[in-house]
Amino acid sequence: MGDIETWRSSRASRSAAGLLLLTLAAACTRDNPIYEGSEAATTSSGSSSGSGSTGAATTGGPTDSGSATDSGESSTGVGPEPACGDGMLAPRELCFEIQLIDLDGPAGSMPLAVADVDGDEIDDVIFARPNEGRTQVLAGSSAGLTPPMIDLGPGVHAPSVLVVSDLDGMGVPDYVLAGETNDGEVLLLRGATAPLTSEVTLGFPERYSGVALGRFDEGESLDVVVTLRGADKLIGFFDDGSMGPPDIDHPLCEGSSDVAAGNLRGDERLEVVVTCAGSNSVEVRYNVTVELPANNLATGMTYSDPGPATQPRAVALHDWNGDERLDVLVAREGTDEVAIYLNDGEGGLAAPVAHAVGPHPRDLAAADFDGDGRIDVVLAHPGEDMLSILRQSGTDEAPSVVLFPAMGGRPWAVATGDVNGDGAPDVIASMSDVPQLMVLLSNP
Ligand SMILES: [Ca+2]
Ligand SMILES: [Ca+2]
Ligand SMILES: [Ca+2]
Ligand SMILES: [Ca+2]
Repeated sequence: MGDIETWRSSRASRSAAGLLLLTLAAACTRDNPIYEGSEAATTSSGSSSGSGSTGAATTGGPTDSGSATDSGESSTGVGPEPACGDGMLAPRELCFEIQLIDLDGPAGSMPLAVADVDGDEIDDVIFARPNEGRTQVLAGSSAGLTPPMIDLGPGVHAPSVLVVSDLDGMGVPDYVLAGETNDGEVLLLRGATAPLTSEVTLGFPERYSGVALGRFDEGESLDVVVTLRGADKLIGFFDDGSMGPPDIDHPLCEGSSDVAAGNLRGDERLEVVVTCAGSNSVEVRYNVTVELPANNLATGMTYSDPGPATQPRAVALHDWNGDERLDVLVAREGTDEVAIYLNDGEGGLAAPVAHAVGPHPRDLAAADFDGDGRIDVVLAHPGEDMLSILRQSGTDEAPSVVLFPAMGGRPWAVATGDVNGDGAPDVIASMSDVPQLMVLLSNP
């Protein structure tokens, strides 16, 4: 495995503004290992804090007060090296300004998604509030996420999955919110901006574990596939967003936990990738035709995720190695790793390569956070109050890991998007033990 570094802050301050409590800090790391070894996983500060606002000031090591330092890094180039805080975007810089946003209401596990809800070409963050039955939006701006909080309307009691896209092709992002069905919770589909489009509720006697959107048929609109944890079933709604009875209903591997859709074979049809933590396996299901027979996504390949109880959970599809084919990125909750299943060029997957990250990753998202043209992965580690970023190094080097203490909360879900419109991907995490969002703005 590569180096493990811990993030450290160089300045911290905060100010209250209504519902918002912003805590600002700058984080910077280049190729400058600060902490190596597996015990880095225990270095998060403020982990015993019950409040989202107390950990921030103490987070970080004894660093310089200036934000533009790259301490200990020898300069081999001509002139000053680019550094965090200098306003320049340089490859291999991993720089963040942290926003902590306190929400009203009780804490709880908040699924979140990123989309431009208000049409200003800056990404916004949509999140569901458990126990309150509300879904809310914070709009992105040049300053990051800014109030006011916008209520989208009803949510579900115990939301577990939230995905956002323009389902009906009307030019407005819609959202699908899957709740746990123990209390008769349902799946909602609605437009994310007023006037709301149709709301559809679907009840299943099982818990939703994953939702993915994609165009599986010939219709113009996006389609929805859902994994049901209790029944280990894959169901799909392919008919133009109307969400009638499922068009497909197939058994899945045991303990299904997440689903992603993407074009693995480079043809006109989307594949579906499902993780099954209960049986340590990853399944690829193939779409046999765009003409909607009921056996779509019925068959495919099952890959044993090797190792003792890897518990593959969150999954995302990105081109990890730059060959223009989608690869499968899996967070192994059981073995504290990210498994990379490279696309074999035939739509199948090569044997996975595992990279150690922080403990028990529950969620992941991917983007090029350090501007070197290679995809990086951010993970949420609720049990350790931290995020970690696995970033690729040179082509022949192992990826390295940077650990980010979460400043007093337990990151439950993580997403990426550009919420300040500067072109650099930012990170948004929701906390489960405090009503708080954590935003990492790239390249301050
Ligand atoms: Ca926006
Ligand atoms: Ca690839
Ligand atoms: Ca990168
Ligand atoms: Ca940005």
